[in-house]
Amino acid sequence: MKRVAAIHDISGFGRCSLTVALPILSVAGLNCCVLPTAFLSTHTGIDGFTYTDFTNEMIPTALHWQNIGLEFDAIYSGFLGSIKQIDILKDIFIMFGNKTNQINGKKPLILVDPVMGDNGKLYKTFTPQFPQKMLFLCKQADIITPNITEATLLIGEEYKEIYTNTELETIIKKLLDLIGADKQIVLTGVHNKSKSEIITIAYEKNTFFYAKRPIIEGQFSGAGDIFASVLLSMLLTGNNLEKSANIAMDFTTTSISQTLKNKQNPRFGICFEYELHTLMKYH
Ligand code: PXL
Repeated sequence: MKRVAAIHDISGFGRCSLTVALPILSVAGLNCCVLPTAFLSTHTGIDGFTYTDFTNEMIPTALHWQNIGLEFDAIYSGFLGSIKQIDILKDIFIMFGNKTNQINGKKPLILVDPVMGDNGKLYKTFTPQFPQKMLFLCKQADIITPNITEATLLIGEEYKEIYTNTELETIIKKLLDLIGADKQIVLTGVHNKSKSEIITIAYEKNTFFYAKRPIIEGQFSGAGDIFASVLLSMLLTGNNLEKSANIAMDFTTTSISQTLKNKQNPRFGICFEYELHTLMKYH
């Protein structure tokens, strides 16, 4: 069975980070080991959240995993609890990322989801210096999955609400210049000109793939985490980048529709539980 180290926060309520990564990877038949970066009572979009930083737990956890000989097929990072964790993650990538797996002889896939913000704004827990440091982490990755806000923060440009395809491809090329031309990039959460469609654009080896779906109005917390978790699960179960991005898009948009059907407050997260069973067929 393939094994993933998932390094994100745990938000007790609100369906994001590890509380979506763990069920999604598990149902796709992957062994998901969790390394929490912080514990929050809810995600940061709900006022009054508590926050406990786990920075000091990370290296001891990774060392124990190393001592017992754990090997990973992927290392998957998301929301970080402090800027210091970026250097810690680099060390963890070196500890596990450079080692070829004894089962299939491959190095683990490193997926960095540079979780930092949405709708043109940094999340409340990050300082303005954070995006530059996150760029450094992206350089260590094989694949990154920024939303459009995070992509503009990484390249230091103003965020806009809508983009043409040419502008999106220029953003990806700027990212490649900064983090390395050999990377795969999946850029999410882009609106087309008439705001009728939500677009994901995936890049690998000089090729761009577009996945477009009808837009569903509203701000849905955790959508990026659900998307990236499905994307990674599909890549690890043998699908190519284009197919994985399409499956992740379908899973996320169907789950959002089910959230609306349930008339649930979108800040409470996306009702992805009903869709989980669809991932079982990829084992
Ligand atoms: O979904 C991204 C995310 C992850 N973790 C925490 C968050 C958010 C987005 O708001 O607050 C704690």
